[in-house]
Amino acid sequence: FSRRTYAARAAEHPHPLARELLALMARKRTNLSVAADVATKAELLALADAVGPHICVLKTHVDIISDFDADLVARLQALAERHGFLIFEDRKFADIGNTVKLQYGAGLYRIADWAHITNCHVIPGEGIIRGLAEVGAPKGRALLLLAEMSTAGMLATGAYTEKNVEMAVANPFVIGFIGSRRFTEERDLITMTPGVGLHAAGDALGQQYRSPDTIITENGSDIIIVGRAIYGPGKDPAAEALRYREAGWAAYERRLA
Ligand code: UP6
Repeated sequence: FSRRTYAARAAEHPHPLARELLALMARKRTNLSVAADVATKAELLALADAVGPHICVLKTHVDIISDFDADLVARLQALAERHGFLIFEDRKFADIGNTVKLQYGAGLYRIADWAHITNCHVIPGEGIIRGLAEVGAPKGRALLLLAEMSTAGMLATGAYTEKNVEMAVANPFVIGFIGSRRFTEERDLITMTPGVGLHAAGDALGQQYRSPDTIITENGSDIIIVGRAIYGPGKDPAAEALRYREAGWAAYERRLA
C-alpha cells in the first residue's frame, strides 16, 4: 500500500470518511494536518482560515479554548467547507465504553456532532471502541487509535502497540492510528503522525520531532501533524503551512518513486 497513491487508495477504501479524506488529499495535494493548540476562538478561527488552503485535516483540542461555544463550531464547519478539510478533535478518550459515549456525544462540546474524526487510547480494552462507535458510526464519523505516541519514554510499545493494530483491524469504525509508521496492510488503515518539525528536536516537556522524510518516505505514514512549528511566536502560519505542505508532499512523491 505504501507505494500506492492516495487517489488509488481513495477509490478502494472500505470506510466512506477515509475515502473522502484520501480523495481530498489527492485533489488538494496535501498530507499536512495542522495541530491548532491555541487558547481562544478568535485565534483558532484565524489560524484555520490562514492554513485552510494547505491542509487536509485541522486537528483541534476544543477543551483548551477559553470561550468555546456553538458559534465556534458553526464557523469552523464553514471554514472546513470553504477550504476543503476535515476536523479531527484530538480528544484521546480513555475511559469505559459507557462514559466515553457520554463524553463524545453530550456535554459542553458535543464532539460527535461536528468532529469528523476523533481518537482514543485502548487501555480500557475494546469496549471503548464499541462505546464510541455507538455514538459516532451512525453519524458517519471515524476513529483513530493511539498505537504509539511521539514523546520521550512513552509506554505504547511492543505488545500494546500490536493490540492496537488487532483492535483496529477488527473494528470497522476505526480508520487508522496515531503513530510513527505504517502498521498493517489490512483494511488500508491510515497513520497520522504528530511530533513533526523541520528545525527543533523537541520541547522541554518530552515532545520529540522528526522530519517529514523520516515519517512519510521511510516509515510509510500518511499524514504529518504539525503544531507550534506553524503558528509559534513570530511565525507566519500561512507561509509555514505552505512550507510543511510542500515538504510533506515531496516526501510522499519520493515514497511513490
Ligand atoms: N500529539 C503529540 N504526540 C502524540 C499524540 N498527540 O504531540 O503522540 C498532539 C499534541 C499536540 C500536537 O496534543 O496537539 O500533537 C503536537 O503539537 P506540536 O507540533 O506543537 O508539538
